[in-house]
Amino acid sequence: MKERLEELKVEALEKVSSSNTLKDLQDIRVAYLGKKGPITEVLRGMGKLSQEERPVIGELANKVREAISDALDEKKEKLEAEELEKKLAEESLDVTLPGRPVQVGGPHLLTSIVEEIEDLFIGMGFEIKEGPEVETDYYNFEALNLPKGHPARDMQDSFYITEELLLRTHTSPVQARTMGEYEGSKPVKMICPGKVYRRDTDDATHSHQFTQIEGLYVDKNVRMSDLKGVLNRFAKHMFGEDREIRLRPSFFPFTEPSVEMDISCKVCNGKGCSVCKGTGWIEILGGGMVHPRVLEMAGYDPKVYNGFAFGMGPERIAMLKYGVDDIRHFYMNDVRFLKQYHKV
Ligand code: 2U9
Repeated sequence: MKERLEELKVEALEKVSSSNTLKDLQDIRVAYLGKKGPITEVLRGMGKLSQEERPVIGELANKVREAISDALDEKKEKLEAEELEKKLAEESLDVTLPGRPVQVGGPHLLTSIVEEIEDLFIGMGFEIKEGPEVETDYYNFEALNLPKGHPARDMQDSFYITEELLLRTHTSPVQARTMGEYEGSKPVKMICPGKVYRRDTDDATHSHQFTQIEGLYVDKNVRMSDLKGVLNRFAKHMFGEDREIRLRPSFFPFTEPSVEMDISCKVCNGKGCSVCKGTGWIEILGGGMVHPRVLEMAGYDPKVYNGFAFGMGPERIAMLKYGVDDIRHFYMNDVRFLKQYHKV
């Protein structure tokens, strides 16, 4: 019996050592240590042994069982570790591989220009104000000294929704509303960027919808020279410190006196070329001192308060700054155009 047990031990350990899968190990365990296995069989036959032999064989059988079980456990651990290693190797990621390029968008040129202008005016103490694009006849025209019958109110030029409602033709109503909101009792220093609508036929320089930025500064003792100083800073910031400005007399119903501002042509430096049509100057915006009637209608006493206002078209500013030759580029959304102005 002793020999039989030793034989079984050698045989089982050999099988364990040559096995390569967890399934083989399980089969060996069942075959040698299971209820129907040879060791159990040996133990069952112990009844026939003498009193002296029994504990010796019993102890040996347990040792053989333990040795086989330990060998199985050890091999199992080894195979499991190998399996895990193999799995990890198969699933490993090369984190040093370069990523696939992602198409990154950027702000629209018009957005960049508007934000640049906003930042400049915020730096000079102006607040940003917005208002409705569907506006009342009163705020769009009446409050801006454009009474009924005024040629600028021609039905042909504006998108009317009802007799009293229209798509705003300029952002000036936002300023009229802000003055009303402040009830004639405190200074107004604001700019209002936004979309405006006019019944125009679209071409390279006209669009039925475009952007405006208007500014308004109402306070005590505001002078034309304040307007000139602010606009000079704007022109130099947007077009370069070497630009000169000039103000020419003009007319707007909401300002008196009114001016238009030119900057010296960057292409010829004021000498005259095809870009500035030989004049050396390029018109960029309009402005003036707020008409006393406009102040009065908004609740500001023109004897106490006065102010300046100005208006510009960011599309035109961007076209001049970047040499864009057609206003429709801003709305066609051709990425080949838009991409040129994405900062990297
Ligand atoms: C209030 C009082 C005065 C706004 C002004 C202009 C002159 C002007 C045009 C430039 C090109 C519009 O984009 S454009 O077509 N604007 O020249 N705008 S003064 O004056 C105001 C506005 C509101 C209450």
